[in-house]
Amino acid sequence: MGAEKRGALIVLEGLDRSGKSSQCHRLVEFLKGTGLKVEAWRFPDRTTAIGSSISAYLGGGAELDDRAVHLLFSANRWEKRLQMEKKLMAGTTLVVDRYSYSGVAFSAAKGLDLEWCKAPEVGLPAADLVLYLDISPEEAAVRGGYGDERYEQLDFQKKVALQYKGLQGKRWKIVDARQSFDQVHELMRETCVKTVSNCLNGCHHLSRL
Ligand code: Z5A
Ligand code: MG
Repeated sequence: MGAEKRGALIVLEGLDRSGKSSQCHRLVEFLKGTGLKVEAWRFPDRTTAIGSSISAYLGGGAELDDRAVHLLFSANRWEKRLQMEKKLMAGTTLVVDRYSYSGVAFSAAKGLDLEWCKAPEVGLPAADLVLYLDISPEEAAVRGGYGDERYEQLDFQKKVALQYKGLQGKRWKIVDARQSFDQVHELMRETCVKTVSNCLNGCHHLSRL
């Protein structure tokens, strides 16, 4: 008896306005079109009680200690862990708009210790593929300007970009996000198809952060 087929955990990361949400949507539609079981997820998941506290903080309506908010972002992933793992092990691929890598990059950019930032993420499922939508903070800012949420400022986004650089590893693919919507999608497709196929056809084991 062979093991059950596992879905892939594909994560999109990048600065504000790098195009993550647009590309997640596009990628999910494409993968669905090939007959795969696939779902779009995002973090923070603002629909939970923890997520609504995060949302109030991001919107400026609540002040929280930097470490406390870091742990809330992490708890928001932990509260979804079981559901995430069940889906993956049942063969559904998840395309996730931001994940632990955002958690670490944004908090470390505030000056919190890097290892401290990584610690609460340890044990969560690791991404099979991280697509990093690469664009400079200046070029991203031109896309309609930043909104009103906390962190949406040029100087801070520069610090986040530096932190992301330090996190890049062998499961990361750097995608030139300055291209058109269609071109960025094209750049991501092949690696995604390969990753999903590897997971479905062999790599049953789910790695952990
Ligand atoms: N955060 C954290 O601190 N810790 C954590 O653990 C997590 C998150 C998970 C909220 O995230 C904040 O939470 C975020 C990190 C922090 N703060 N910041 N910055 P969010 O996911 O809710 O918000 P966001 O992703 O940062 O912002 P966004 O505006 O949703 O950006 P996006 O998804 O990358 O881009 P988009 O919505 O697809 O596109 C943005 C605009 O660019 C839009 O007008 C598009 O039409 C345009 N666009 C997109 N692609 C292109 C191309 N290729 N060409 C031209 N124009 C384009
Ligand atoms: Mg977005």
